[in-house]
Amino acid sequence: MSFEKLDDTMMKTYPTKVYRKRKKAAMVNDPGEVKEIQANVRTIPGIITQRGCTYAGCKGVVLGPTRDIVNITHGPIGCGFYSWLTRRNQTRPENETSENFMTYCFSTDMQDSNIVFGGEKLLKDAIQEAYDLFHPKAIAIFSTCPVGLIGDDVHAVAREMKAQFGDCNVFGFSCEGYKGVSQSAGHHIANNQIFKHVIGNDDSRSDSKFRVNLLGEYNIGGDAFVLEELFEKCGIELVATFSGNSSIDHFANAHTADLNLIMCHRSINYVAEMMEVKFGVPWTKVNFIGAEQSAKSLRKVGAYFEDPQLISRIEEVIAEEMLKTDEAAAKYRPGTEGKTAMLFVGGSRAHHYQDLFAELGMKTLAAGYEFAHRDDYEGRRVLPSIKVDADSRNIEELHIEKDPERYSQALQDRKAALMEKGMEFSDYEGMMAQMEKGALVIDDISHYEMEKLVEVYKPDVFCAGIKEKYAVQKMGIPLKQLHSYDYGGPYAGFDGAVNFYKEIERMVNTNVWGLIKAPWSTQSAMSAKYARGKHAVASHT
Ligand code: CFM
Repeated sequence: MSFEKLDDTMMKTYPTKVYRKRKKAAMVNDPGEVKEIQANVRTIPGIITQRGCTYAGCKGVVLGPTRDIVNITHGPIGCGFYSWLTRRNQTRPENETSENFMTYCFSTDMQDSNIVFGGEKLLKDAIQEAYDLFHPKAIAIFSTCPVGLIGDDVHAVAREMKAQFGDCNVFGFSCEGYKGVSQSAGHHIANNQIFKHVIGNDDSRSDSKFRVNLLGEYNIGGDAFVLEELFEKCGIELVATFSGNSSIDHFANAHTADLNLIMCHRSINYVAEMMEVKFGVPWTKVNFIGAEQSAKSLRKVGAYFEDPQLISRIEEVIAEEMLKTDEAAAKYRPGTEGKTAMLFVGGSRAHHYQDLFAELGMKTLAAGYEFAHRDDYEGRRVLPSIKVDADSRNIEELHIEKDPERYSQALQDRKAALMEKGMEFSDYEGMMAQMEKGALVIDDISHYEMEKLVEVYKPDVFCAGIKEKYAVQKMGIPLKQLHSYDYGGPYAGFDGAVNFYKEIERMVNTNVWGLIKAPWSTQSAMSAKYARGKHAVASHT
């Protein structure tokens, strides 16, 4: 079945109104003529989405990997539990006595009475208790849905406690789960508060020559460890990583770096933009997923500093690392060549991991994000044409101005000179321009659509998350989790690429998948018809 036809028949199963809406979120790709896709809009109630909530994006994603902030979830215990290291973000404290609160799960454990009479007192007590126990440098408060519904003012509580302590930065996040249409809103809220309360608090700088930040790298399965080693080998200092293997001290002087490198554009572009306006630090897009892309990204850093010694060191490192990845590709590629993959995940990886599959000679048949915005699909050039709807207006846009003392005109001049020579800054081309003509792109895919794709195309591997994993595997197709990496990783950089090649080769050649029969393929299932007007079609059974 052609993709055009599938796209249409799959979508036509929906009731008319749903069909009209979902149709705008699915298309056959043409990199030469990137079309407009619907993204970052509400999921239709009743559809099983892959998405998570705003609190997850703020607490779990952006702030989760920072080890020395006591992150308190203000809300019922369940929210805290589900953001408690389930993402496999790792950390490595400087030494045995360094603070690491990531293994704890701090929650105010709200009860019915707090919902009825208010939870501010409970929150104050929790902050006080955390302070007395740990004397941390910072305490952050994350609002869950009920906090917004009952109107607790977490920011007022934070201000009060901060003033009372005097030696502990306390700040809050209005990241109630319902605040946006997905976790993407939580990223934005996290970026705003980190920028307001932390970045710029420490002006000290080391005297190393090449100082950069890595933004949008979260150290899943140890990715950041691989990249830190790689940067060190090249002689490049990582001032801060947002926020894989990070400490609040790194954030506080991130503004002293000379360049921001963005991995995951979706989750952190706001910090990069604000840092550029206030401090003059330019940003450029990188990707350390895949050997080729890792090499390209390192070369970008070399080109930025225009230092012959750095450039030759980077080339040496690339040559050395490529030996490993070339050897691994030669070993595993015969088992993967010509096989197919589908990737439906997050707001970044569904794009980046296509490079790794290409290195294995595998074809990406279909891909899509859970919660990305149009710019992540179509490129930042469409930003001016994105309509700001009521849901996005819900999220505060900070008004940032140039810092009169700390703004670096020198960095901006360097950026302008390099742009003349063709180097790209402040840009992301998006997923669609890089995908093959004829591949399918679907935003916020539903479980039903996913099952249909698997049923018709039987890809050799499907990449998504835990919610999809067992449904897909029961259909006889291996599923690789691209959020947590299952139990594997690291997959970033050159060492990561070798791990990924090996893992995928194993998965796509395991005979067990051919032996699996889904329970529903042999037993009859209930069927029903949608109750609606003239376009009624029988639902699938
Ligand atoms: Fe960025 Fe991420 Fe991702 Fe993301 Fe996430 Fe993630 Fe992801 Mo899961 S920050 S958008 S909100 S790269 S947790 S580390 S894997 S959905 S594609």
